[in-house]
Amino acid sequence: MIVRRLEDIVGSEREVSGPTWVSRRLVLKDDRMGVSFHDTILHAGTVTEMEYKHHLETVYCIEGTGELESLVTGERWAIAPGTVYALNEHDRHRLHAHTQLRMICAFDPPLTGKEVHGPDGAYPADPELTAGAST
Ligand code: 9YT
Repeated sequence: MIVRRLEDIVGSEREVSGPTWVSRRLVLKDDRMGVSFHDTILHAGTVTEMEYKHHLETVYCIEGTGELESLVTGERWAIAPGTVYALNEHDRHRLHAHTQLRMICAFDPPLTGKEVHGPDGAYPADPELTAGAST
């Protein structure tokens, strides 16, 4: 069994930041759980554009208010504690943080730990999963 506390992750190499967010990566690929599991803060007043071309992500809001915008359909949804969204079609999207947002995120396949967004808003594919693939 694996048991960790957020306070053990904060300040460790499992805490990774981007320009608009900081992610505390509680469970990663090397834990062999099939997903990675993160407690992510998006800073108040920021907008983050993302497109996880190589991952499926499920996101559950536990703190703050904001708005989710699909860049595929133009739809917008209010985000508040208790709202979950699942990017089941690798949807390109923007997350507007009206206040600080705290989001619990699960990634399939799991992140290895160091990923930050590329210029296309994606995290790179895990090279171990793409080795030998033709594209
Ligand atoms: C909600 C959100 O920002 N998801 C992106 C994942 C997060 N930046 C992370 O854990 O790397």
